[in-house]
Amino acid sequence: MEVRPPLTLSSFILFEERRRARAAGEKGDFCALLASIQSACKIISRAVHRAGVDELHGALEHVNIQGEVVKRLDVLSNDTLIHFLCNSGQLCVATSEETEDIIRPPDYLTGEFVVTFDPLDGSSNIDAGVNVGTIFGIYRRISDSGPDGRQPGNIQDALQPPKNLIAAGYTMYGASTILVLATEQGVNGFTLDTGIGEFIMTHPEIKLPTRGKTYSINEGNSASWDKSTTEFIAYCKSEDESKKCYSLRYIGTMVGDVHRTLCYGGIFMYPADARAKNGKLRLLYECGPMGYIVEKAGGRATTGKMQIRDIQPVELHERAPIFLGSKLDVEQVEAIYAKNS
Ligand code: AHM
Ligand code: MG
Repeated sequence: MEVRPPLTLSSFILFEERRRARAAGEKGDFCALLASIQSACKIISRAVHRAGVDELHGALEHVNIQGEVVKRLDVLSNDTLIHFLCNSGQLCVATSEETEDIIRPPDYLTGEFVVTFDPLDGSSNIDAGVNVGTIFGIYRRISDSGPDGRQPGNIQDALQPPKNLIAAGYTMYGASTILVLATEQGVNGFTLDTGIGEFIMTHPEIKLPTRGKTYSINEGNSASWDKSTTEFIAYCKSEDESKKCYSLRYIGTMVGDVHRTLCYGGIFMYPADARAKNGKLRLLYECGPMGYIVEKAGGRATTGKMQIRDIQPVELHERAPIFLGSKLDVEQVEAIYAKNS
């Protein structure tokens, strides 16, 4: 019997990305940057899976920049990512959902890439042992790196529209740990083999079905929805000769809800409503990277009125409404918004 060695994320990136980047004469070592993210995610994965026995459950006594209760695992995940990114020698600046200002490595370690991340998405699900995840987006720096390439970056490096992303991904900590990486070349998923400590390619070339059978939204907010969201959800629940009603699926962790949408198709939504005029999810850490991943898999991401990719951020922690998933489902939302505008 022929034994084929598995394709690891590290070797996939080395072969695919380093060769392409060198051919294009690009600065910086994307593979080294990604290695640092992988290492951080492996440590977070172990902490999440051992949270109960290691007494990492529960809240700390402070709230974060968003005014939300901070959990022990939030802090551990944030500190771990910052440590690995800053020591990679590839980071220009980073920005995190859990940190007020931009994060800069020491000058002698300054590099070419900008990383925006949500260290542990789905915090409200942590103590119940439900899926949580890390989300990240990668940009090139736009500030001048200086003659030695070590000039510190600034906030403008972080305030780039999602269309400038060069890669994005998430790691979902569930029954298994799965890292999904999107680059200009496409979207691939890797499962952590804890026996060898490597992410192994398990979901090659992910493509979303053009139309789905599920919708994913917090229906508890329905009294505050705008007319267009209400109309689209009514469509999802309707049934005639041409269509069956969609099934509702909602975990309450964006990583889990988007991962299911990526695998099976459908639509995930966190719209604007009367109480939250920009929805809940953050542009730099959640909407931008997830929109990029879904687009690279053949789907679409919109606020209802404009493409997520085109939003120019003005501040680090701003929010954006989002509808993302199968192309035809998202286009239907856009058509309803256009009709009602
Ligand atoms: P978090 O980053 O603080 O965990 O909040 C984001 C999460 C998303 O993962 C999820 O889609 C959403 O909040 C759920 O919000 P709600 O509980 O309002 O439905
Ligand atoms: Mg989050």
